[in-house]
Amino acid sequence: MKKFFSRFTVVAAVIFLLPLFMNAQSKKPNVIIIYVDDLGYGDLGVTGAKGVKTPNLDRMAANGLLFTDGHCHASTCTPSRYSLLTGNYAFRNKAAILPGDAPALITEGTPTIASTLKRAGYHTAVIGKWHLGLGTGNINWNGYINMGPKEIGFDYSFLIPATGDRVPTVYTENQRVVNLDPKDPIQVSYEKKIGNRPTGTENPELLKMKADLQHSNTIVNGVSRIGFMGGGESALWKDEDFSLVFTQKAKEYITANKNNPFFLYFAFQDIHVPRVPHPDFAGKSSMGPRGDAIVQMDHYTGELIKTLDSLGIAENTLVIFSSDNGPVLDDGYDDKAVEMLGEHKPAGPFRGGKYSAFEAGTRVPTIAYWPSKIKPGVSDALFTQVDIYHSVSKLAGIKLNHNEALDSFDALPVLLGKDKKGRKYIIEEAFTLALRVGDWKYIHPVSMSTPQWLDHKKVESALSKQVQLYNLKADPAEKNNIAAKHPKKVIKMQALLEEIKQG
Ligand code: NG6
Ligand code: CA
Repeated sequence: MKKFFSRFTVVAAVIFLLPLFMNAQSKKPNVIIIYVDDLGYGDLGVTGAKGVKTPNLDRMAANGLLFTDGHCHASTCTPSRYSLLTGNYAFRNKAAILPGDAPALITEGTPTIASTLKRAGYHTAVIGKWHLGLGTGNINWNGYINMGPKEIGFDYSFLIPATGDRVPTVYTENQRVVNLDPKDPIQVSYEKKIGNRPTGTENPELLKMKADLQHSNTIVNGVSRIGFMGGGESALWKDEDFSLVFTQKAKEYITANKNNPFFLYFAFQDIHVPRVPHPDFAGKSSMGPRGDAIVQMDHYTGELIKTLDSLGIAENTLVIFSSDNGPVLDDGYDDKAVEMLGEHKPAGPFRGGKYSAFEAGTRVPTIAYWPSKIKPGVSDALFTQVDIYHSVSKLAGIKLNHNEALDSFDALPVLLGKDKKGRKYIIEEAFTLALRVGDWKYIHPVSMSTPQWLDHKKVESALSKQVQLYNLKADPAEKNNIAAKHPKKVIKMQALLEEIKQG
């Protein structure tokens, strides 16, 4: 009898506990991408920031893997996001900064990280800035937006459709404008004034901060925008609340999905213009709104990490933190980013920034964080966000189809800190193409010169009719063009670039 019981107990224990054990073993890790807008290499405490403190990100870096040579694909938003989500180089689809009413750039049937992870059993979401176009053209903001995240693999979406400085200034949730009163429909035009809201050009006295001509159309919440918008009064966002609202949505999403694998693409509006941080963060840096927006972003990144901790899922979640392009100070609004910069170097030791083919255009803060799986440290591996697609697919145990993520390589060992070298080459896209191979950097010549609007921002675009070649080890600030001294190197790099372009 005694023997029977003990055997019975063992069998019962196996029957009841095995599924639990199997579940723990087979549970695929969650993946979160935290994507900041316009954050420069030098904008974090851990990468040398002066005048702003980022304790949460410093902690995340200290407990994770901090990259010194991590890159977004391009030096502007839309192309970087396109490449991140599709695993394809943006130039293949001529992806460029989109207007706020542009049709969806990634259309139904195009594989994305989200659609692939969905196939692997993940629940998928995007929360935050989209800027990849919505709808199929001539968008109607007053009903279901019939092409967007859902059609390319995201189960849930909560978005600002384009950028903070572009109309329509409303949130969408699952492709419907939030809080819209059907009696007050939204109209949008990027050509002519529409609706009866004042514009920055007509009523500059109504503005919280002055703006350049491009940003002087419809005024909403005291900020003039790019583009005109009428109606939708009950749906208007308050810029001050962006990060709070997104983080609340993310917390709800993570909590609801804590028991199943999920993929969350969390895209801050911070620290893009207009920089209007919540009063809780005003004055928290010595750099004015740009620095305060960094403090705000740091705070809410910390909130996301705390959420994972409190739900007990941090050890089963890979978090990748990065930015969509390098830094810019004056991006159309007079928010004193230039005047209050002080000693701070937003691009760190690198040249250029947003819009530039110089290194700071794409070399951005990059952290891979996964307690228990990633050994804390610093990695000098060459890494591009284009590879996140392939890498997380590997992590999810799924094989890519022949049409998925064609430019994306498996960099999982790089993200986990096991491969210290990284990619053989990367492309940096910025109105022209640049190529990195080891310490060498080649910038392809173009006939176009720096557009006037970039000259006004004092951006060094690196656009030149001359071939440019730099050695970043000897010359991290790309001051000495040594193309003439290394003709063979130039020819080799041109040939490789051509080969990559052919695909
Ligand atoms: C530019 C806007 C700039 C910013 C950028 C997109 C000018 C004159 N205007 O057209 O303010 O909105 O588009 O930024 O430069 S991004 O980070 O989304 O690429
Ligand atoms: Ca950006």
